[in-house]
Amino acid sequence: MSERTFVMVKPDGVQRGLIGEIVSRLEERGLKLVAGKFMQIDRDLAEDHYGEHEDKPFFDDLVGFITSGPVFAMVWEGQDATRQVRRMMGATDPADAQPGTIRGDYGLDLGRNVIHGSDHEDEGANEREIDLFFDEVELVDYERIDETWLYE
Ligand code: IDP
Ligand code: MG
Repeated sequence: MSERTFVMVKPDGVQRGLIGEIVSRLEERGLKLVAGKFMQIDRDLAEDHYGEHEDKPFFDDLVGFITSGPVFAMVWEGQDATRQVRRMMGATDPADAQPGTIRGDYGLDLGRNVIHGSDHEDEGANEREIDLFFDEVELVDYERIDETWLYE
């Protein structure tokens, strides 16, 4: 089923010039870009976004890192998009992520893992995160010309 998911190139990915590479991978897979915003996250938004981790020992470092520089926030749409993006991202720790995944190809350290994507195992996380970062009017409705060749 077609769905939307929230994806973000984290500050390390932006600084390392990986926005284009990450966007390319998602585009070439056939996912459709629905929204994109280059922005700096403030502390309130970071604490909301990572609220599930507020009791973890790494929470302060995580909030400090995600607010430390610009990020590229996006919404992507496609069949099973949330889970498929997570598969393309690879394991949370780049040291365990398979080569061929984004984290496995571009990262080495757990605290610098390049990309965020909504967790498909956390019911409704995609919709919550999209709402947190984007207004409804920023989500663009259109068809890609290759849609009939991407889906049976
Ligand atoms: P995810 O990004 O793959 O969904 P989560 O467990 O939701 O992984 O953790 C959110 C982010 O927090 C990770 O992407 C990573 O940057 C950071 N993180 C997770 N676990 C640790 C840890 O044990 N130490 C330091 N940072 C961590
Ligand atoms: Mg997560």
